[in-house]
Amino acid sequence: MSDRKAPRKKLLKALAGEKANGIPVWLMRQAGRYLPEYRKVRAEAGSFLDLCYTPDFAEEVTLQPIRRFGFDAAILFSDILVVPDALGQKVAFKEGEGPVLEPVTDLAALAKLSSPDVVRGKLAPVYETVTRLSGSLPSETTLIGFAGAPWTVATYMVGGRGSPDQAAAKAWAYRAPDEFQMLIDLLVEATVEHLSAQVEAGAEVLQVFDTWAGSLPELSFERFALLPMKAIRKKLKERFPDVPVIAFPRGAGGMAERYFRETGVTGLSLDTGVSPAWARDNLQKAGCLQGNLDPLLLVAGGAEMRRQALHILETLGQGPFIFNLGHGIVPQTPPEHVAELVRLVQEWRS
Ligand code: 1CP
Repeated sequence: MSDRKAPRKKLLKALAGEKANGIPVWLMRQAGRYLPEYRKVRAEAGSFLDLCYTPDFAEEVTLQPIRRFGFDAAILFSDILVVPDALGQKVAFKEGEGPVLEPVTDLAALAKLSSPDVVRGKLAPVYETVTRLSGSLPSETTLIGFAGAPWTVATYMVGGRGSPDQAAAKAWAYRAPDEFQMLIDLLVEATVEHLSAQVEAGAEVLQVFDTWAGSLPELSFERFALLPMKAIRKKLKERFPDVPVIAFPRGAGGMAERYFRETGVTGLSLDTGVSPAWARDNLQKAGCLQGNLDPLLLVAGGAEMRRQALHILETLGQGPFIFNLGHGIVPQTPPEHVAELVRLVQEWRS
């Protein structure tokens, strides 16, 4: 292989299973309300979706945490709910309430959604943002594109909003699994198109967020979380054999090992509940791991944050590893704590 083809960026090296010089670090939701410069652009943009769909704004807020902290990766600023929006389900983000959608709870509503091929046209401004970012990021920074996993996106589409127990989506999935499967299949296709368009625009790594995977019992997890991810991974591999895919099956617990092996994803993002030593012994041989500091330790900062970050580094830092949180940064996080955490990871030597 020529030198030119060898991955040189730290994050790509870790995903290729190579020993990098130091551990790469980025944080889920690294752009967002904890940053004053984000709140300023957010206010200027008006609605949250306008922020996502205006390349000038979306590029700027993606770059903000890179300028401030020098993360090894930038994640496109967007949201998992742009896919249902593109499919024709009206999505609004209400202040203090989160996303609100007109619920899709039966076949009649499902039939009104568009086919997956509309995604590329409808989300053109998102891909324009990716193109711009691939030109404006520092040369050592990896650009991550993303999407929500079918199950997690379906929980919002069916429930019409976020919910602690995903009861609405479960009601449909358990009452009429073959009907619910049609929604999942539509989302598999739409997600593949959305992720493919991001790669074509310059994304170097893809992450798929299955935030609510952990609420599914084994047989439903297999059908609605594991198999859809496996199908997405397979289709992406056919189109882009060299593009790594990281999956975040939050709360997968005892299903994590099978999920990692059977989906064939390159990297597995661990939630806070996973023991680093268990992950090292049972998961790291299947590929690169990412995670898993509690976002609330980042709020607290200080000695306890440092102690637990070092515990993760010392346990997982010998294998292919990317330092991250176990879930997204929360709005009350002091930016100084983020700076301190990044410094700690960058200065750590295995
Ligand atoms: O007003 C605001 O600023 C809205 C807050 C916000 C932000 C900053 C939302 C609404 N989305 C985002 C950006 C976002 N969302 C990113 C950007 C890139 C980055 O990480 O910096 C990403 C990757 C997401 C993904 C996302 N959106 C997930 C999966 C990951 C996770 O955190 O679990 C989910 C579940 C969503 C839905 C969503 N969007 C926004 C909110 C408040 C929510 C959660 C709603 C709920 O369940 O109550």
